[in-house]
Amino acid sequence: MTIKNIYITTCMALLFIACSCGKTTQNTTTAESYQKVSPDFNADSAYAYVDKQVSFGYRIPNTAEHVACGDYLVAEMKRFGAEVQEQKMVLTAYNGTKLNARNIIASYGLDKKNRVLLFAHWDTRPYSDQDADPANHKKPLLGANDGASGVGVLMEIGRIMQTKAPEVGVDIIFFDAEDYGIPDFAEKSLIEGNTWCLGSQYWSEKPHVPNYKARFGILLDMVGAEGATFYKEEISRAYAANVVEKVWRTAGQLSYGKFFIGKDGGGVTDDHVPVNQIRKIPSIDIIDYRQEMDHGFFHSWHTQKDDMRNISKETLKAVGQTVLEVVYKEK
Ligand code: AHN
Ligand code: ZN
Repeated sequence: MTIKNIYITTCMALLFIACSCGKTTQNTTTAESYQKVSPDFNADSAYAYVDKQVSFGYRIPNTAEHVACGDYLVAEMKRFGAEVQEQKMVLTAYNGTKLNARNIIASYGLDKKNRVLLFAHWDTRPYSDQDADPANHKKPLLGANDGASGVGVLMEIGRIMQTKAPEVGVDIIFFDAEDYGIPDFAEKSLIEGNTWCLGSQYWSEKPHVPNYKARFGILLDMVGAEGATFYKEEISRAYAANVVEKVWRTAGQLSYGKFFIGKDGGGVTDDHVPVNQIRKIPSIDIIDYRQEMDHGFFHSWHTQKDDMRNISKETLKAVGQTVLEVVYKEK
């Protein structure tokens, strides 16, 4: 081999290494090459759990439909291998009504110290006070998106955890009486403070386990509508900025950036507020926020239209797979 040939061969070898290195670096940073660690989230299954809840009718405290759906949720979570506790309580609504309410707590890996809390509300609103037709304002709503969607996604996560346990322990809580908040047509509240989130306020003061703690919490609220957009909600950023970043980064890695918008959103009074402020578990709210609406929520929010026609399997999949991935990445 001549000096010149050695020089050419070396140059070509270096060029080859440079090319392959460049390629490798690029591959590890693109979304397509991200290797998920969680099992597949089945959106058909989640959809069926949403549909089943809606089929009970209005899940309003003090009704037979509410009791029947609550019993179904307890039975299903037991079937999915969870240790289930029911927290029954009587709560006072804004108008003085005594609500027979029940929080449902489904635990996985109870021997594990490191825990993650996942939650959603399972009750539905007795008023459609955002409906375009004022004649509907005092009518109840089905809550396919507002209520059943978050619970349906968490039920599917429970079903999956039975087949393959994540490294951390997980507690799933279905909170009651979130949506009995003061309606637009009421003049004043007979109770002090937040008229929404009554079940989560109660649990935050009296958790099912004394001094219950989790590393962090994730609330799912209105996570089933077509075209959902999840912004980084303000209270979530204030109390759990690192959790917001973890969840939105994971969604991006899974190519769900269309749903998980990388922009800041306003604050929402929701079940994560007492969990942050009273129980002091850093918690975020994944909630569908719509800039084009005056009230800021999806078009059928608190109207007669919140039924199964709103529900998109694509949205359920994006949220379910993202939350599942966050849980399975946790060590
Ligand atoms: C308020 O309307 C104050 N908060 C919205 C919380 C909510 C109601 N989520 C579902 N329904
Ligand atoms: Zn609501």
